[in-house]
Amino acid sequence: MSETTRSTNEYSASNITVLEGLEAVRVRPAMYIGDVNFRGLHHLVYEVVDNSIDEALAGFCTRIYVSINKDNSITVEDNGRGIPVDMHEKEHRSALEVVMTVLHAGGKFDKGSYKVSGGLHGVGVSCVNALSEHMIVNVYRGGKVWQQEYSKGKPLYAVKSVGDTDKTGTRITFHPDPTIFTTTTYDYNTLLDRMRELAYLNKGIDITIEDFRPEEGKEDAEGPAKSDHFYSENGLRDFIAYLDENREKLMPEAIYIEGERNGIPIEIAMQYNNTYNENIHSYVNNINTHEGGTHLAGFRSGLTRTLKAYADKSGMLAKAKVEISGDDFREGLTAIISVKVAEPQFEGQTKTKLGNNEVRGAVDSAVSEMLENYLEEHPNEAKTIVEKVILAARARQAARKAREMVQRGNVFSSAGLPGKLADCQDGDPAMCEIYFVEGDSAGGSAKQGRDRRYQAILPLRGKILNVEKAMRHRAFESEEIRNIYTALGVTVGTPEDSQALNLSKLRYHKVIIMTDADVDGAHIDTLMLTFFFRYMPELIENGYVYLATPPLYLVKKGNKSYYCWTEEEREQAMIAVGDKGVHVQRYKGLGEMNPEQLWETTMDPENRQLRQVTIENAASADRVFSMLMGDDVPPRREFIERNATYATIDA
Ligand code: 0RA
Repeated sequence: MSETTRSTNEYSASNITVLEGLEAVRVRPAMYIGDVNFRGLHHLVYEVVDNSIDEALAGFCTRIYVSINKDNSITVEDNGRGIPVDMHEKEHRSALEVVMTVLHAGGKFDKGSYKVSGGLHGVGVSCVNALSEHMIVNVYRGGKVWQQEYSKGKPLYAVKSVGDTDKTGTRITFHPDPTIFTTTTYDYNTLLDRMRELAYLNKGIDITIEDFRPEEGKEDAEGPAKSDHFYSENGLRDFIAYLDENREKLMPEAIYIEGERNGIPIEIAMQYNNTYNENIHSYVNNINTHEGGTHLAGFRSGLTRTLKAYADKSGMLAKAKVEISGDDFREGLTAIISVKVAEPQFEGQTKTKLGNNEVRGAVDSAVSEMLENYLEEHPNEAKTIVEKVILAARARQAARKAREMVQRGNVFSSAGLPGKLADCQDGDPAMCEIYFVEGDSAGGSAKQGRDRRYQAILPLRGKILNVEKAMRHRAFESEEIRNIYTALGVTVGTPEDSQALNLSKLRYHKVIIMTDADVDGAHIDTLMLTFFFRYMPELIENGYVYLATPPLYLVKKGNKSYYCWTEEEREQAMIAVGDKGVHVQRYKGLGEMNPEQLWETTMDPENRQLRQVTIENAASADRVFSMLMGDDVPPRREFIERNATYATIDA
């Protein structure tokens, strides 16, 4: 203890501002990393890995290693140059210490190359340090191993040499502070998705991820319980192949461009498939720009103009006698756009919309040039694309008619609400909830059991349409789907974007899917989530979509009864009441509960356990839905067997 105090004292003069800076991070962590829940916890890893990616992009690092350790701490190691350890002139301490303990100090010494990587918040490794109860860094540099440890961002001793080495690089291990985070348990698949994405976005980097936490029942096993390795030689082309693995492609190879326009590095890959969905993922400095922005706008305008010109010139359009719109060029298109921008301006609600105007034209002209060349050199594929676009235009006109019927329902307000909807009394959407309930009988119980002031019920008859396999006009023609739109009060289409969702009249801020806890219920959950993901992603992004969780068991003895959601809870309850005369009921369906029970267990905000549906990784979720709901049955079965719950989409 005394030694710790002494070494901190030695540094006290220069530490004053440092402590203030990092203390601010601990006081308001959400301001720096978004939140202190699951997302923020994983964000810590991305911040540290981003530094290594930067080192790789600068040309000095080829390998990155990430592990979840037994105690839920994280290690990130790279084979870069190693963080400099020499004395920092102004700060009078090691540069390493400055990087690790001063906010935003990460790139200060990096002359020449600008920082292009960087997590969404780009706050740097010192921020991770501040939010870790313990961190240790080892730097391999100049023949020596250098080391420093920290507690909540404060150095425990000055940087010291602890040995010799002939390698170079940086190794950081941190243990997130449980007094800051609501959860400190890492999810392997979430990190896995991000590492895979980073490998595709930054070709040529070797990324390994391992999980050393033992699997249940295999506590004695040696080595990591899980281990994956990513290396992409062809970058976004490989990414497209991965995303479209379960879709039927219309061209043998993705269309690809890589290069620089006005000093902006641009990489794009695109591929048409036989589905009706538009799957465009855009990235700026490795950050997924969910809300799009100028790079996406440039892609769309370049694509539309170039394909339209080709279609006109080919004479196919005139023959087809159909009006083509921008959307028609994107039906069945999977595309990834990745740009690197030196000083990105992020806008929008979630700060994931690129604002830099100079990027629009750069991407537009890059896309035009790439496509023009491609269409000239691949006449067969060009013909397939134009035919697909004409089909899309025809279907869109049918869809518009169907969609107008949906929207008319809203114009006539309450008169147009679906007959099956039992609406609530409160008019404030922020207070209101709607339950989509499987089956008319459970719907009846829910109507009786609910709090009608703020809970609305819409019973769903059977299974809704699988939108993954249906054309858009089929979806809008489905009565169940029309009921969902009118009940929610949302409309489709704006002058700029005919598929955008208008949420201004959304009538409920909690949209809850309530199904039986059996195979059919799980299937309905998936159909509903597929629908929301493809047609109303804004609802998920705003955090409005939830899954209800009815209990699995009722354990009853005399006048004592316990609801149980898991096997462990059932076992505990059995122990609590004793074996004799105990009655265990397995709830197979919501219909087996009376209205009071349904309220108590599944609808009462005091007791219910809602699972919020989130999209941690849009590209990964896209692939999961194409697999779960597509034609290809074997991978679906394999996936379901591996993931009993919706781990990837529901965190
Ligand atoms: C600044 C300068 C130099 C390297 C780094 C930062 C660096 C930081 C991290 C963080 C994780 N891994 C890293 N690798 C490198 C290099 C300065 C020089 O050698 O000239």
